Amino acid sequence: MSEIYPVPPRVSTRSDSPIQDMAQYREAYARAQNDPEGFWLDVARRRLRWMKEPTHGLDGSYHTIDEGPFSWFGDGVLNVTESCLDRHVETRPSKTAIIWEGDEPGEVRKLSYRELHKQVCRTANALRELGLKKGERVIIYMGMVPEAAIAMLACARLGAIHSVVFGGFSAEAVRDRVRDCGAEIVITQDKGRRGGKSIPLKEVVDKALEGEQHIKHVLVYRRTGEEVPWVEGRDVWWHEAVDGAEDLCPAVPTMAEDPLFILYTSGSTGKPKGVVHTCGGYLTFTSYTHEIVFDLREHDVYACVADIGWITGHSYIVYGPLANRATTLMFESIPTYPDAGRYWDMVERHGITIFYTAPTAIRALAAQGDEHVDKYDRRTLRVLGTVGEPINPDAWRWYYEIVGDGRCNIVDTYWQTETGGVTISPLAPLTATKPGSATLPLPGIVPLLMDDSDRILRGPGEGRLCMAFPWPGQARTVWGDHPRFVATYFNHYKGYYFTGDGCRRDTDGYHWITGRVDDVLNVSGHRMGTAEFESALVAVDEVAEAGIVGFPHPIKGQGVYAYIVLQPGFAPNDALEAKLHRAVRDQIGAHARVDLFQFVPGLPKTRSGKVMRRILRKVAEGEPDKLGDISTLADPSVVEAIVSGARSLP
Ligand code: 7RM
Repeated sequence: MSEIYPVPPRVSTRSDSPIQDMAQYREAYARAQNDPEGFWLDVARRRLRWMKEPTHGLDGSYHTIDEGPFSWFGDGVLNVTESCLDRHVETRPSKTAIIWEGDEPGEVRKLSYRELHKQVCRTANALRELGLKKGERVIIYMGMVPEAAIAMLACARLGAIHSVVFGGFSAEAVRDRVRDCGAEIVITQDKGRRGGKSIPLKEVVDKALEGEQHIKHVLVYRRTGEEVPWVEGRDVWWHEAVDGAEDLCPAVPTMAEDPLFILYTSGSTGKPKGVVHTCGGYLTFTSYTHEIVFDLREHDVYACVADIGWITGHSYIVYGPLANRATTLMFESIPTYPDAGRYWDMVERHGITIFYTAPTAIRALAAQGDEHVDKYDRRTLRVLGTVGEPINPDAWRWYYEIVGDGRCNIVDTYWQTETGGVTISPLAPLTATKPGSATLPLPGIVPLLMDDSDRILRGPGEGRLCMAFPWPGQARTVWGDHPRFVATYFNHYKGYYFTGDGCRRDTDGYHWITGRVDDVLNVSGHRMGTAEFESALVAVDEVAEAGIVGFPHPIKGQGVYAYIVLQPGFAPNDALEAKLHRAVRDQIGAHARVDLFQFVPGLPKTRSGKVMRRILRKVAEGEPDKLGDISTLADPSVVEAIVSGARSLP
């Protein structure tokens, strides 16, 4: 069996976590299973500030999901910013809420809870002046500046619904999202800074909004001071609207089930879906999981180096940590700027105690050599987290031994945009860990494995990962398309939520996520749909058909492999490849890139015209000898061409 890393002794400072040992974990787990409503009502009432406390827990279920979303704490009334700000201003106003580390090392800003509260109120007042009302949608397209978190919270203050779009997405992608959610306000900044490079955020917004009539205003934060194009009447400078606004803004009451935000995420088919999270349940769950997983303490300096454009940034940079009165760091740069020591330099300078990143970053940094780590004092570190993709045991061990000096807890946290927060993970410092395993489900999470004949698999084995029971932080619906929500997650197995992931359970009941079993790619921890790549590629004139699959990549986890069928009369060349790269970049964004192109005479299709992706996958994975049965193919000869022309990384 695999190695087990026992738990290092708890350090002496006090932990307030509601779970102090494995017996308490088992107790909480059993209670959440036997009395989920009572369990979560307790957690919700205890952890959050309510204007009206909820009196009941769950309404609806997975079985009645086609009739409408389930709900948690349906009669509760709150405003999430009161839990994240106001109550902390009463108890610890001068505690640092946000540490901002800019693109250049040592370019630092600190905002106390008092200051953050004031900025959020001012921004909310400014947004209200611009006409924003409760329930309306706001697109936030920004880099990692404190104002991005302030913008999110200001929307929440007014009961408006934010949708953050990662600053790497293209104008096309921004336009799709603006339209889909019917936003009337966009918040952006002049330019972004990342790894010494400039990101033209305002320019992309302008391009996205060409011809979009219903956008009333674009609020622009000045980050770099560079000159940017301006649309009179529509565009408003942040400093002009916000700096003079009132310091207090009443928190607008929202029902627990009112949407807090929409976050677009890629699936196996079609355009990204607007996943909807609600106020009461989401904040209850992110606050609870943030404390129990990371063993959060009052004096922690907590740093999650994700981007707020992804769910990890929402749940574990902004909402969970602020609800928990933590000091949370926002990092504008990249792990290799100016060199591969940047994270550990920050650990030393800020005294970071909890650090949370993705396996892809760990692999990239491990490849640069230990000297970048050794140079810095990392004695403050206590908990090291990972998220976004399976972590290979070598990377896990490097994180544990080299970064953590063999004395920190590693928490491999498995979760998804749709789950709102962590679902399967060790609890630091309680759970004994195994490199590569996300270990055990958190209280309230009931994972199940389905075997190939769609039966529930008991005991050890491998299957498709489902969840048997709703929890408060789970997404409620897809914005504007509940049937799509049902079809995507609840139609595979009636009465269960299907994650899209494969998973193995070992004899200790530990979970090992094996990766997506659908057509979702996970490149450097970024979730992307094969359908999005394919539609960008077939939009190019010379392309007749495109088939996209993932393949194992030593640093990125997964790389993108594109099979291209050209229109008759065209032949591949460098200029065409460059054009294809551009098409993907323009349609999706700079973070999306094909690693390998293979030009083929045709795609392997069944007689009914369905592309046999299994064949494309096996060839891309370098296993052309494991194609399985190809007798149902319409034209088996294309397989020969595909196998003989297979590409691989240099
Ligand atoms: C938080 C986030 C979700 C997908 C998910 C998995 C993969 C995430 C882990 C993981 C193995 C992990 N949201 N994934 N965490 N796989 N171990 N600890 O990443 O919506 O962007 O992606 O990411 O495939 O389904 S996400």
